[in-house]
Amino acid sequence: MKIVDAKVIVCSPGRNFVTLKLITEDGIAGLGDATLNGRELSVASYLTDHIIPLLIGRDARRIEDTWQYLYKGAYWRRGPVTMSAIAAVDVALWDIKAKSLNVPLYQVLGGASRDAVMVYGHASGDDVEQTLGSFGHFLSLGYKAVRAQSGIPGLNSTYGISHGTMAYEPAEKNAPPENQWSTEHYLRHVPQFFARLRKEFGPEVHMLHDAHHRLTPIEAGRLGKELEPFHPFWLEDPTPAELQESFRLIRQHTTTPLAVGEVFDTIFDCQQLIQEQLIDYIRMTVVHAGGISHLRKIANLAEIYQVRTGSHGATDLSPVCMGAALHFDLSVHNFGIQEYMPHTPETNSVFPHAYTFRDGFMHPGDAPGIGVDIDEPLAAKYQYQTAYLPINRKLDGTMHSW
Ligand code: KDG
Ligand code: MG
Repeated sequence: MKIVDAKVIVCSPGRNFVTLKLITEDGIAGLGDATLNGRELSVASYLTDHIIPLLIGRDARRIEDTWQYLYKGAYWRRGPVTMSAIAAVDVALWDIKAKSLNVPLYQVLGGASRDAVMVYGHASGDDVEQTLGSFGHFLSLGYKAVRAQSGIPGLNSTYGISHGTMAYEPAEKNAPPENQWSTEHYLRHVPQFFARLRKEFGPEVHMLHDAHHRLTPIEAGRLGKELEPFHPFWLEDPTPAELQESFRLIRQHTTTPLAVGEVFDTIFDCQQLIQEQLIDYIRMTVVHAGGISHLRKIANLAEIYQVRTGSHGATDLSPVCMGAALHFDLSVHNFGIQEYMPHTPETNSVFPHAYTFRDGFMHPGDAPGIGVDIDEPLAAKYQYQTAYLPINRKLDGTMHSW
């Protein structure tokens, strides 16, 4: 089953997406997401200029061998651009494999380990009152788990807050916007905010929070400890995780569960975090972590250490990634939770899909393959637009992690 054609489709139905399409000699088409938010064209070029010429004529059935060929064969290993490109090829090949067998992808991955996949939504607001309203809205939609981010008194902008009635969108057109940061303001605010949430919505709903890499380990330890009475489901990205051992310090101070990994791209980014049981959830996702093949290895390592998955699922990952993630989530034993930010109607019309949401849970559907398609003529109407993630500065102007 030779690969005879391949193309990279860059489109922007509200935001930018990069999609790889591989076609076999029998006419089976497979899709893979290759979107790297704010750096989309670098992955498109990596695929078009360096990978596609190597794929034509290869046997589409040899998924693991192709993964190793692209990873080891480049000599230059790891990194988000390389790993997103490899992920796109890997997912497209899994899509082809499952379509050639006429089954949904999760059947090829060992079958379903559960009936459906619990997902969490994103509540946010400029202040606590608005966030409470947004949180209640998610509960009325059936969500059993909701992430809560609120504006911070004294700061004119921060991470994760939607503009007006739009969902929070992790990218801005043209130049990067600037957010403001103050750890003191943040740490004063978040425990009170969570106390209000728990009081208002009772003990059952799962509450999540994303610190978005902004604290030092000892500050994160303090936050985790102060949140304990409100038993959050997790505290995400409490500190930048390049230095994996820094999580030891957080662990010494709190039993609040920790979730990390949306910016990681290989197993080596989380090996110590998992093996020392410094985290509870690994948040790597299909598109940035080398595809289904590599993410399964990470999940298998995590399973031994009782670390569960909690894949990233923001809107900057395309519906192709969302579909693939749901097959992974349904099949892997140590699934924890899946992030879900619904895409806009424009995006959904470019990427028709079989996956569904019902009552706080999702299912990838039973269409052959990953169950996500791309409407190419429609995609062509939405041209790429320059877009950047925001940057973040402390009140005195010092650059800080966003
Ligand atoms: O592209 C970056 C976003 O995907 C990220 O900021 C979103 O932190 C995020 C999350 O948890 O969804
Ligand atoms: Mg996050």
